Amino acid sequence: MRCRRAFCKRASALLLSVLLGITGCGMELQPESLEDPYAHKEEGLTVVGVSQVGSESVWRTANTASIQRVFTQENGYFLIFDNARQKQENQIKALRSFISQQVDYIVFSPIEEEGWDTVLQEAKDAGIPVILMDRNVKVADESLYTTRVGSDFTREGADAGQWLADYLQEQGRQQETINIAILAGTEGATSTIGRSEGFLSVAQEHENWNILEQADAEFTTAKGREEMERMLNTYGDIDVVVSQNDDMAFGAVEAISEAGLTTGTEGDVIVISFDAVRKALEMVEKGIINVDIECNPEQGGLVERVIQKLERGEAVEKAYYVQEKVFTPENVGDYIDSRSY
Ligand code: GZL
Ligand code: ZN
Repeated sequence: MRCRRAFCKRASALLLSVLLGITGCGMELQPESLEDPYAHKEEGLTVVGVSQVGSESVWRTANTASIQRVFTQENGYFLIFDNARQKQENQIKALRSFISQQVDYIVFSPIEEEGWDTVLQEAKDAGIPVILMDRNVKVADESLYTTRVGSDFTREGADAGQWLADYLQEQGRQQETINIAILAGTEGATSTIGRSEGFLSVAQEHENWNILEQADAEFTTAKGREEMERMLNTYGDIDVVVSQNDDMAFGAVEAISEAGLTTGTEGDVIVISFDAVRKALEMVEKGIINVDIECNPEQGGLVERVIQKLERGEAVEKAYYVQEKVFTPENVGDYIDSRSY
């Protein structure tokens, strides 16, 4: 819990600025704008500042919901939530704001791995533990963050590659040249880097696999459709599309059918996707998407359990991984009804 002295100093400064504000410029201040996280410290709440990447995908929305569901006042928290709308500079601003408010913990999903050393050093100097959620940072000093709660993206990518190798074997297509187009997520994001590395580590074992292109489609449906259209026009024969999230896969399937081709188990183009949101699992069940590698967004609960351990002064691991599956038409039926997002 932060020093009470700081609290008193800050509260009087805030009160003075408010009084000046009201008397000085006659500005009508709404009561809630006096909201000060310190007020909640008195109630013994743990103040958590969360900087979220944005709201680019169904997965991201579910990830945000998992945070908002657990960091509630009933559970003993005061949550300050910021949506960075896909901009790193907005995340850095949010982290600086959390530091100046002297929150108890910072939780954030870094949109890309690079560019965090300075602001994380400021958080460390302020004595505020930083917990990474979902994606990772690449920093010179690993002590700049306490732990990461998220997925093993390289394993997800390798699972996709292994599924394709097994599937092509079953189809008797091990000797055929297999032309593969990749729709990649946000450049520099851990999920993009890991899924690419994992898939390509399997691809290099199959000299008949021909990677046509890895296009940056930013994890969105619109960009996925646009890049898929362009690659269909560029390459005569695309046998496989590896889409690094479902939102881009939705766009790709639209573009492929607009080009007069079909996708999935009986289709012209094999579609491999990631995230496994409900809408995509329904397409797996219908045979429109061949396989969906789950990326579990329900990370809020695990982040909260880590904070509870830190509150008790217990040591924590450097990484915690969420459980994930691979969904195919054979097994998706058992899981689809329990998928809430
Ligand atoms: C994965 C996460 C990715 C999702 C996308 O953990 O970083 O970001 O796969 C989301 O849907 O945009
Ligand atoms: Zn072909």
